Amino acid sequence: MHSVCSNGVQQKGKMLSDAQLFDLEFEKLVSELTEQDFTDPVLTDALNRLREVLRYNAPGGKRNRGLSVIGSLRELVSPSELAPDEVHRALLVGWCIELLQAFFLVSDDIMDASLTRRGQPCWYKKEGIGLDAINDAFLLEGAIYRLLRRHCRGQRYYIHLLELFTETSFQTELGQALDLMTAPPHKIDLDRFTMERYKAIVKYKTAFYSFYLPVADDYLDCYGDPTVTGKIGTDIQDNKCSWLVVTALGIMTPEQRAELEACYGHSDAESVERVKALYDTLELPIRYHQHEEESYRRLQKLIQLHAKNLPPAVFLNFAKKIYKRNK
Ligand code: GPP
Ligand code: MG
Ligand code: MG
Ligand code: MG
Repeated sequence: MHSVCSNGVQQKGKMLSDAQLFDLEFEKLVSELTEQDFTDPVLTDALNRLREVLRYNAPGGKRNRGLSVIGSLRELVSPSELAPDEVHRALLVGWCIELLQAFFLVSDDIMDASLTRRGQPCWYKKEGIGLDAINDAFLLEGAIYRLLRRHCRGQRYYIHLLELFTETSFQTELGQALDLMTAPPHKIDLDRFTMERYKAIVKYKTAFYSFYLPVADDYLDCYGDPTVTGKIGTDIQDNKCSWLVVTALGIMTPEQRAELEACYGHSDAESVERVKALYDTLELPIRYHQHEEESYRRLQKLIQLHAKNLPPAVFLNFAKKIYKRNK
């Protein structure tokens, strides 16, 4: 039997942290989706594929989003009032967010022609996978709604939960559309890269489903260490409207702009290096860190001001995890 403690659950006499419980929950949901849902033997190959897709793409990230569900529940409900099945549902909904993320990332890596993710080859880059990864992404999305249906159908908030997932997906898809349209390959037009367009892209493509300091992602695309972030950046090659290029455009001379015009959106190593050299001349790393500090302070003020009915820790815990992050 489980008994709930202040920051963990006792299982067979052992105290497990939320992170450990979260890992155990993943194993359970994989067996549930691949062994219990459909028992028709003609589906064996497909279910084996689903298991492989889940295991390759869902774990291995920072899990900030997934763990924030149980983290917030513990801020909202005192330990003595928290039932084990509520803890279980929080872990499960946390995994549904991670599955949504996996669905987005498998698809996004195809669209961005990326090579690595979370320290391993992108799923579509694996031998024999290729564009079949599109269907694998659909499987990841479908898994969310099967799990929610099975575990949360009887809850009064079920319909709200479903709407939260479908609305957020749609907002993220609109953001992805803006991101892609603003970065047409081989059509370099720096006039497209405005701060206004940039803000719309990050708000929709990541903020809604992550609560995120979105620019950190752009900074890490260029300056992150791939052995730490687990992915090799492609924003310069992909002609992306990123925080770095938008900020650079706002402060550069006409000569520097001409140089950027000549090398942005090209995939050869020399052009990419020329863009990076320009970024360095413009001291973008320093500007980014100033921007990060300012954003974090602004965020803390907004949380104090608006989180009147909820413990500020629900928001602050997440903000702390991504402030000054390097992955
Ligand atoms: C990531 O942006 C974007 C998403 C995760 C949303 C994808 C949405 C879809 C509807 C597929 P990014 O490309 O800057 O992220 P990364 O740098 O991690 O590739
Ligand atoms: Mg990408
Ligand atoms: Mg992208
Ligand atoms: Mg990025």
